[in-house]
Amino acid sequence: MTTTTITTTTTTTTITKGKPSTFYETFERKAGKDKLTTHYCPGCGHGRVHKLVAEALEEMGLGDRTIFISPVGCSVFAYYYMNTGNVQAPHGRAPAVGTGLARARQDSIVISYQGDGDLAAIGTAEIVHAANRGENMTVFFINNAIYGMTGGQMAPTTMVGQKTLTSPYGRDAATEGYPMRMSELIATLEAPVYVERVSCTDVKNIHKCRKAIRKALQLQVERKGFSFVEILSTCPTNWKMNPQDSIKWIQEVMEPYYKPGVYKDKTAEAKPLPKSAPITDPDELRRILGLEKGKTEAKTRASIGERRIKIAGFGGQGALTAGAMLATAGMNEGLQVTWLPSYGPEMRGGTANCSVIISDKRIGSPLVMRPDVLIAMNRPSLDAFEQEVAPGGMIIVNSSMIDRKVSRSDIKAVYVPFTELAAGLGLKAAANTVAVGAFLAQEPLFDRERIFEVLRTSFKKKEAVETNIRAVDEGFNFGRT
Ligand SMILES: Cc1ncc(C[n+]2csc(CCOP(=O)(O)OP(=O)(O)O)c2C)c(N)n1
Ligand code: SF4
Repeated sequence: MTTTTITTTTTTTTITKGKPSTFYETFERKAGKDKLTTHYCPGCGHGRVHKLVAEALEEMGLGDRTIFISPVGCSVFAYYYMNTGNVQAPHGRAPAVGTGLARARQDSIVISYQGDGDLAAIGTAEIVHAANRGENMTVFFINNAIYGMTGGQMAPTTMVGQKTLTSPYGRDAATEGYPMRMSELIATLEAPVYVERVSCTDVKNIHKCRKAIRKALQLQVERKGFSFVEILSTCPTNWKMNPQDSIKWIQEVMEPYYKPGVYKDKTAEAKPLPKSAPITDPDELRRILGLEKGKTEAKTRASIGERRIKIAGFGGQGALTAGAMLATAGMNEGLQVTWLPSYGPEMRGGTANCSVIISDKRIGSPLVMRPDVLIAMNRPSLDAFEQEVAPGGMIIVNSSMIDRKVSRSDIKAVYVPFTELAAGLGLKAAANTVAVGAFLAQEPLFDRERIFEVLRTSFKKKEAVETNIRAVDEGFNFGRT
């Protein structure tokens, strides 16, 4: 953040402006010109809360120590914005991930940032038990009374009478129960040290929200345990309102039911949690994790090094399944493998890709930033990932669906008509299996029989197994030529 002092002949004014350094310099999620735009809708409360959290972290000097856990929901992409450590947790599981982080990295500041679908529906058990254990973490609970990302379904926090996609006549307490007051519920537990509900609406309330965020973080710095800040937040898109009306709706409809206020504050009497000594002896760690020395090393074989593969296509093309096939076959071969799927949360135009690593050594991270091999199943995937391929690497192109050549000259390009070859077998859906065959022709990491084994366990119908085996062979034979 930068401050500018403006002095005139009569006054001196200091203006704080710009982004805090706990935000990234540019936001790469949206490829807008200025790279300062987030993916949030105009008037969305998430943006306001992100700013308050980022400012607090900067001003408290906590940026370098913070691990921000993004949930599933509209804020799934918080890691594009927060210049902190970042972990993205499965839906509802942020408090469980936070528990591990808070215990293993006791000097870190762990933030579990969660929407109401995430926290009060699928993750109800996780949040209640993490709170009950008094984990040393801070939870920011964004209550916008609806499922935002998935298009506005009813959440546990939806108001009685509120119309949503799944309560088109308005929530009826007789059949759907009452809106859940999570702050009140969490405050009944013994362990939490601080629980407050604030409302991120007008200047006064935003100020209260800022204070609550800071207080919760400060308590974590002092290792006083679990704190929970619920923030009433706008979702103009799914409420079908403009941003101004959505603020009014919080004030007039949400606040009378979800009363802002402090529900628990044990700041004065809470004692700092003791720190446990970290385990530094690797043998002790192995014993605790149940790993015998060397047990997970790959069996002796010709070294294949570490092969990093990305398979990308549109949703439904089977890119993720192709990756899972390779990873499972590699695992059955006794190799180290990882498989990391990735698909966009956008409601339209879904793409899917997965990262697969197959190695004869332990794999440090499942992320593939510079693939050795890219399997591009459609044109947008080639456009998106061509430049990421490591120099000397390879792209296997689905020439049935991609109408251009690979433009780089420092990598090998192999063109195989996955979709046509699969269609020739009467099963267009097996294009991904053709891709696996083509890959093995170029990268003989293991025998095709390993893939056949996977196919035999994946499909119940003999016919499907046989067609897919033929698809592997088709891809393999074409890929060799
Ligand atoms: C296990 C699982 N179940 C369901 C989903 C689908 N899903 C994705 S986001 C979401 C709701 C998110 O709503 P909320 O937590 O309120 O966050 P918001 O989008 O409003 O910020 C759901 C149901 C999922 N991704 N994973
Ligand atoms: S759908 Fe709602 S919660 Fe999601 S970004 Fe848009 S306004 Fe925000």
